[in-house]
Order: sequence, then C-alpha cells, then structure tokens
Amino acid sequence: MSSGPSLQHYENEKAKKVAIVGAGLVGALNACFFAKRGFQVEVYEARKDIRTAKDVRGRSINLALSYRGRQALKAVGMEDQVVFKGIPMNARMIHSLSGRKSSLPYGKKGQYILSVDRANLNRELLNAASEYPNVKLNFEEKLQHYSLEKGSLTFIRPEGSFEVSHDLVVGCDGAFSTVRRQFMRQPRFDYSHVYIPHGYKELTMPPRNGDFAMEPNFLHIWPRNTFMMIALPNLDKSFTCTLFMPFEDFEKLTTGDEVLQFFKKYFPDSIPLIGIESLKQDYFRLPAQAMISVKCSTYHIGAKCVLMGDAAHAVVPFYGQGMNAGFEDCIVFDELMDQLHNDLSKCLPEFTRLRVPDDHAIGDLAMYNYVEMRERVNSKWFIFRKYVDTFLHFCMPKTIVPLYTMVTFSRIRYHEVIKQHKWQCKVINSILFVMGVSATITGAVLLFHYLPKSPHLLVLQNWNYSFK
Ligand code: FAD
Ligand code: EGO
Repeated sequence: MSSGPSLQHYENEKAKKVAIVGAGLVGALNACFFAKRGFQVEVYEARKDIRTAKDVRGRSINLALSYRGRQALKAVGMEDQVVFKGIPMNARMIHSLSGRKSSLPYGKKGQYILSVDRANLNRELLNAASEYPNVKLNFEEKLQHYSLEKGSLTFIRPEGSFEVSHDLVVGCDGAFSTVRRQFMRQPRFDYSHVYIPHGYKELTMPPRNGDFAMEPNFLHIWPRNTFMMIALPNLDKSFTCTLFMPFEDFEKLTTGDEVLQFFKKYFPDSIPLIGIESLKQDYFRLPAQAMISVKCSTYHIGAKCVLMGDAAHAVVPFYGQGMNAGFEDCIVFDELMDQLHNDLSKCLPEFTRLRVPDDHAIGDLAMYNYVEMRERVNSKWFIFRKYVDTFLHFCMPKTIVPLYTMVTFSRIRYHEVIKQHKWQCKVINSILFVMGVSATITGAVLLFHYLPKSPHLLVLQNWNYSFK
C-alpha cells in the first residue's frame, strides 16, 4: 500500500465537488478516500481545528481499534503510523470484587486490539487529508441547513452565514447529524433512536512511580452486572477508566464520600490506583454522558447525499465497534466506487443496499452485549463464558469461532456474523442434545444390566430396610 497522497484517478475524473460535513474520525478518513479518487474535497467542521485548539474535550479519550478500522486505515496508507502510536491489548484483565485478576487472551499472538488516543488519531487523519492538494479543510463552520431542492448547504461561522453547493454531500456529522434531517422528509424513510438508561463517566488513573499503575497490554474490565468499569492504557502511562451505570445511580452519589463508599463496595482495588482525592474530584468534573443508538433504513438520497459513521448508525459502546464500523463504511464505499467506476448514481443505492443490514447488525450486537452484561455478567460469568468459547474453538477450530472474534478480528460482514453465530449455537445445542440422549441411553442400559447384580446397589436397596 502506498503511503502519502496519490491521485490515481485524478485524470479521468472531472473533479466532482464533494462536501464532507464533519471532520471527526469518519469525516477526516473519508476526506482521504475521496481525495485519493481525485474528487475536489471540501470538509466543513463545526468545532475548532483540533490540531491547534488548546482545550480539546472529546467524547472519550481513547478507543479500541480493531481489524475493520485498521483495514480502512491501511487503504489510505495510514495503518502503520496509527498502530505505532497505539498500545496493543492482547487480553482482557478481569478484576473481581475480591481484587483477583484473571487474564483471558483475545486469541493467538497476533490477535489484539489497540488502545488509541482519539484526539491524536483525529489529528493524524486531518494531517493526512490536508496533504492532498485537492482537499480543503474548513473549521468553525457549522452546517445549519441542507436544502435538497436547492442543493445548497448553509453554514454559520463566527463572521456570519454563507451558502455553497456541491455535487455530493457526505454526512459524517455524528450521532446528532444535521445532514440526516433531510432524510426525515423522504418517503418511506424509517428512523429510530433510543437512549439507554446507562450513562458514562471517565476517570483518569495516573502513572505510578513513572510507570503504568496496572499491566499495560490489557483491556481492564470490572464486570459488576449493572455497574461496569473498563480501563484502556494511554501512551503517557496513564489509564482512562470509564464507569458505566444507570443515570439514577449516578444521581444518587452527590458527595465525594458517597463516591468513595461506592467504589469501596464495587471497585475497591481501583481506589489506590486512581487516588482517593482525584476520585472524589474527577467524579464531579462533568455530568454523566448519555449513550444513544441510531438506526436509519437508507443512507442515501439519489446521487446527491450519503451518510456514514455515527450519522448513519450510532451504536452503544459495548462492543468497541462504533468507530470501526464507521471506518468500514468508508472502505465499503471505496470498494463500490472501484467496482462501479465512480458512478455515483449506482454507488449510492448500492451502498445503502449493502451496508444498512450490516450496520443494523452491529447496532443489535452492541445492544445485545449491553443487555447481557448488565443482566448476567459478573466476573465469574465473564471468565466462565470466555473459557467455554475458547474450549469450543479449540475442539472445533474451523466450525466454532467466538462471536467476539468474528466481530473484532475479521471483516466477515456483521450480518453474516450473526447468522454464523446462530448456526454455531445450533451445532452446539445439537451436540449437547446427542450427548445427553446417548448418556441417558447408556445409563439406562447399564442400570438395567447391572442393577440387580450390583452389591453396592443392593446395599442401598437394603437401607430402608435396615432402618426399620
Ligand atoms: P463523531 O466522532 O461524532 O464526529 C462528528 C463530527 O462532526 C464532530 O467533529 C462534530 O463536531 C462535527 N459536526 C457535528 N455537527 C456538525 C455540523 N452541523 N456542521 C459541521 N460539523 C458538525 N468506537 C470504537 O470503535 N471503539 C471504541 O472503543 C469506542 N469506544 C467508545 C466509547 C464511548 C464512551 C463512546 C461514546 C463511543 C465509543 N466509540 C468507540 C464510538 C466512536 O466514538 C464513534 O463511533 C466515532 O467517534 C464516530 O465517528 P464519526 O466521525 O462518525 O462521528
Ligand atoms: C459474556 C462475557 C458475555 C466496552 C463477556 C459478553 C466488549 C465486550 C464496554 C468492554 C470486550 C472493546 C468494552 C469484551 C461479554 C471495548 C468488549 C466483551 C466492556 C464495556 C469493549 C471481551 C472498548 C462481552 N471491546 N470490548 O470479550 O473482552 O465481552 F466491558 Cl462495559
């Protein structure tokens, strides 16, 4: 894969104008993809340039990058540089209530997820995009309205508002997308969004004696049913802990001492690592953040507009796949452009046809994990389930692959992952059924054969008798 800008298709394309709305992770990556194809790319971002802005307050500080996301980065020649700044997490570390830690590997040696810094990834993507001569990045320009009839975008910036038009509008403006509003007026467009009852708060676990306070190459998880905490490592040797719990429980903790008591009860081993004083303060720095799941039945309007990333499909973060799915959107679209010779009137409908079922599938999988984790998953269950997964995969490596592995370490289409998983469950159930039936038959035969003769059983039979 070539690194750096290359304009393979520039000559044979009459430099169509593309507006990318949103320069978050997906928008910035898409700028590279469209630039590579020779489009004249204009990116509009509401916020300040994250590369120069002083206080960057993102949504989450670090994220888990896995195979799908990496493949997309590879396609624009950025994989190595991002992986270099990521911290491999080869296993999860399960923290039980008693402070016991169990490490459960994600797979073979090369199978790990990466902890990456969101702001840094965003910066590097923007730098890469800005190196293409056919990309223009605009900041502090917020889309206010997109008129399909006029084909115009209206932006507001500090100095006032202005209008532009483009051949294609790519909506990468996140879960609360403004571009998406135009879709609401389309006939037969289905849309749904759900907020879950849980919120999240991020806490920092600083380095201890100049080193990581816990083992660095792990995704640390404290599964406590309805309360869950995870920690991902950062390059500065700190960890970012994310506490997930119902809003009503967040609201119950109103003083530093109550927070401390809560942590003593549920996450005692983390207290000395976060630090009592910073725990009491960090907790109240920001209100708990909400999580939303968004689904759309269509991602395009004619040959004019397409949605990607959270704008098309925000998912709850319980699979660590939101960004990965958004990045995969970009490669899927790019692959279609190759196959359909850059014909937007064919690519856009085809993108919807291919991608909607897969994004719905990851939305469902993430929601399923959320429900499963809050209802059933404490540390014992977590460890048990992962052992069963590993064992079955070991017995039948070709037939049974854990769900998490298919989602995280392959590019099997998300909807195929669900099908495959259901099929595997059937296989396992059939095997268990056959084993159960044969065990019962064997038992019955043996019993029938030996019962009258077994002295041991005869003794048992006489028990009642001897009591009398
Ligand atoms: P965003 O990152 O939201 O970017 C949208 C951009 O559009 C923003 O820069 C915004 O300023 C801009 N914008 C919005 N409106 C306008 C407008 N009107 N005009 C101009 N610009 C506008 N995913 C993973 O893969 N792995 C993880 O481990 C993971 N962990 C997560 C943890 C948490 C707590 C959360 C909440 C999410 C997590 N995700 C994770 C999901 C991931 O954060 C998102 O899927 C990803 O950020 C989506 O990128 P995006 O570019 O589509 O949207
Ligand atoms: C039984 C046992 C049923 C995100 C375990 C389901 C998610 C779920 C939020 C982890 C890893 C990246 C994550 C595993 C399960 C990120 C993730 C997992 C969390 C929470 C997360 C795993 C950021 C679910 N991957 N994962 O298998 O290690 O298993 F715990 Cl709250």
